[in-house]
Amino acid sequence: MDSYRHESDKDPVETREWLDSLKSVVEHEGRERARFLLERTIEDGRRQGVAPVLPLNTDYVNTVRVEDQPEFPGDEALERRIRRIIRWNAAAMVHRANKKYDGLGGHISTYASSATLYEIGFNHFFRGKDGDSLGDQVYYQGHASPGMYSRSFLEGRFTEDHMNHFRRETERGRGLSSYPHPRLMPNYWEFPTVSMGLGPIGAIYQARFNRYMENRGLADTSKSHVWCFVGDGETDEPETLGALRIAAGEKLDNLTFIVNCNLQRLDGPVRGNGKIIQDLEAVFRGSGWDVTKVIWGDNWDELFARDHEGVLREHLNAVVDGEWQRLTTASGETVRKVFFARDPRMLEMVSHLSDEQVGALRRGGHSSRKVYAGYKRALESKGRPSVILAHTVKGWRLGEAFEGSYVTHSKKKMQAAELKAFRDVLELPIADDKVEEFPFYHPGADSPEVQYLTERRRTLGGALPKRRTSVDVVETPKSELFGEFYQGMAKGEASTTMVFSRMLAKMLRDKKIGRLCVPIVPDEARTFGMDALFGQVGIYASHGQLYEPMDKGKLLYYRESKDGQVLEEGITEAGSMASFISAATSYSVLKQPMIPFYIFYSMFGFQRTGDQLWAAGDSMARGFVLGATAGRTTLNGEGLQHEDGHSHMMAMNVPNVVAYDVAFAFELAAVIEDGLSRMYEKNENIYYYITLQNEDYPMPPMPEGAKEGVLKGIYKFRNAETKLKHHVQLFGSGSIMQQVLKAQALLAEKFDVSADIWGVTSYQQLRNDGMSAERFNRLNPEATPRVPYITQVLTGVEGPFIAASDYIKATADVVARFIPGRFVPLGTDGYGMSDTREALRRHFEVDAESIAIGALDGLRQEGKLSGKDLAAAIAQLSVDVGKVEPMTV
Ligand SMILES: Cc1ncc(C[n+]2csc(CCOP(=O)(O)OP(=O)(O)O)c2C)c(N)n1
Ligand SMILES: [Mg+2]
Repeated sequence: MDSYRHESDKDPVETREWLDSLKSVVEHEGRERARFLLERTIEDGRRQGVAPVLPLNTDYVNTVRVEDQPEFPGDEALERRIRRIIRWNAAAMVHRANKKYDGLGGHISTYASSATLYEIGFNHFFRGKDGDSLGDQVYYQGHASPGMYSRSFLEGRFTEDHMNHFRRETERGRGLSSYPHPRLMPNYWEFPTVSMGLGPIGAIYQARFNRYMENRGLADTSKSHVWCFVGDGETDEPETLGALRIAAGEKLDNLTFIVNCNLQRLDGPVRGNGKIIQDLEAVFRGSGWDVTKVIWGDNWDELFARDHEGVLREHLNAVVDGEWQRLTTASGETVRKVFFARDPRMLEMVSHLSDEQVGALRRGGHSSRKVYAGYKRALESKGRPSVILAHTVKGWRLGEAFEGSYVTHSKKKMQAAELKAFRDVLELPIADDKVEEFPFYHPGADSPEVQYLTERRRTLGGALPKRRTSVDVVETPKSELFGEFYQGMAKGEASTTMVFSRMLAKMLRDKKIGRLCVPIVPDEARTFGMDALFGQVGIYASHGQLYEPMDKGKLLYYRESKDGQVLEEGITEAGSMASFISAATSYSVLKQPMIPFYIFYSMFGFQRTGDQLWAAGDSMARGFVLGATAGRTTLNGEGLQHEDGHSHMMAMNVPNVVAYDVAFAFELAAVIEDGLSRMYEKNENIYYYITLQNEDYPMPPMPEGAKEGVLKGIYKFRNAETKLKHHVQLFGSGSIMQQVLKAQALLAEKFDVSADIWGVTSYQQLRNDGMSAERFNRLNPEATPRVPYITQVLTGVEGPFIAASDYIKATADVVARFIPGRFVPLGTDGYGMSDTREALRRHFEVDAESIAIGALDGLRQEGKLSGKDLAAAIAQLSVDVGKVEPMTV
């Protein structure tokens, strides 16, 4: 009766006594009592210094024991039929798309492996948005999307025409997107998931944000659960597992991951030489999650019942995934020979089964009852997040060429014989002469299948996936809040970061929007001088503050509280971005618009988390991301890794980002006031990227009538005092505007050159406008041509035009062709380095002297000055012409 013996067992009889007494407690007093006794024993053992190091792994078997398995509450046969129809249509849509247009792509095998996992969720657990709650948030595995479309097709939400337009979306409203993209299907998808890892980290922070909203009294999320489907290969992404601890620390029992462990990724096995499910069990348990393994199907139950000596478990524990994949496709005869024959006792266990029956031993993820049991257990987990690790076969039921094959991920079409076999396995009434067309199958709106699934969804709160598009409007503050910033500062100096900090403090106190603001910082509030926020509105802490902060006596101490407003994320830009997305999509997901202000080191935004910023665009996020300590020479001491001179170029790649590089308080005020109105009153699906700098200088009042230009990207800041012998136009952005102003003085004093000064707040906006005008003119050659804004503003203005910013030259270059005259862009190409601002600006050639040289060179190119004049000027300005070229460093 023993489990396999341990070689180190010196006294098997004594061991037997201990084990028997445990068994007896289980039998007579129940498992709870037995667990208590074991825990007490371990506790005592720890005190005596003999506590064992506990393994994080359990055996390679189902967590829910057969005895504890709940009744299956649904109509199993009907659900099987529904699943089969969905599986057929999901494969059909990919096959048909690729048959017609080779190369459209799509995936058949992923959904084939996870159909049961989804269907149990849809029929029994996921709450929709039309019931008595805000509903659940479900993150679908991106390349399983055909399965979701097929379910919606059965529900009558999509027509056959939609199904025939999978991956053909350019005709708006007719096609179905390759993956979950809210931007492309705004009534349907909520969360873009297909960039592996972004779904899981997003789901964790969404679950936390649900609690934040609940604790702050802004949304009732008490009945909302977050479900996240994850691929086992996807768990290799650092984002997938990197925030598990956060979920456990926050006790997010409103969160469940469902990992589809088909043991394969794209190229081959996830852990050929190991066991992914065991790896993940240890990681999740070690991170404080509740783990439910769903490994074996119903027909294994009787084998386990015969495994009195634990020999089956022992061998299941030992077989590596690479081997399982081989056995998946092997015949029953081979499985018997290769696996069960490892021990005569195992052979005996299956002696009553035919080869066919041995070959049909299922993986748990394909058993409704086992999957249902897993879900139920996960949902009952209290005080911690839960994960279901479900063992499945990639390409399940699609035939030998698909099932468990290493190439299954990439297969887009099925052969005629495979189709017939697939139809037979699914028992669908599709005629032999039709089957090769792989037609969609719909049993009719009145069929028991459709009636059943519709009724189930009605009970659970309506069809899913679904995204809310009707949005509440928020009245936003105007001059009453921003007025002071338009007036500038009568005396003293400030940085744009300080100005922002003050503006945010005011917005937080504002009656209309104060409560809706969500300041998000990845451990940099002090760097940006924003630590006063901690005291003003508190830091969100789901457990409140369990200690007395050492700065408690101070007015604005480090205050954590359950209804705190600041999301102080610690050092995780990825986590902060996930929070940003949750807050920025709250208007739709939680029916409550929120206004996130995510402020970070500008280098660690688009560069570090660019993929999430892209996904934010897809998610139709609304809010402000603020790249602080920006500018390659303005953040001077931090050197190569920190000094950002290119985030504006990266921001330009996200189509719905509105990006500004601001120099003055009034510019920032105009941009934020307008942004609030555009996003929260006019409901535009845009979000803002604003760079802020940490150099102090005077903040002037806004020039009369400049606001429109500030928002469009260029405005006249100051004219030359008097017109001198030569004349130029200088563009300045961010803190380099100060150098531009100095250059204006230098040019006038030393070289008889007068200059008008323009503030350029956004090369991106100017470029977008220019491109849009060009396109209009190209396609409407007979209409009155549109003139780009920057061209309008500069037409008739005497060049040359010299632009200087703390960003690489390409940033300004993007508007070159819209400028009616000679253009000289100056910028900070090359790696950053640490030195004084003066030295760096000389190095990168964006200091006043270099700008003056740029202006004189412009005049030389116009034939107004000679080369000799320029050489003399360079000497007069003491600029070393032999200095190293910054771009080459
Ligand atoms: C960040 C990222 N890298 C690579 C890919 C390409 N890709 C799509 S699916 C896939 C394999 C997924 O395997 P797994 O997570 O195990 O999912 P399964 O299809 O097996 O359920 C890969 C590499 C991607 N979508 N995102
Ligand atoms: Mg996989």
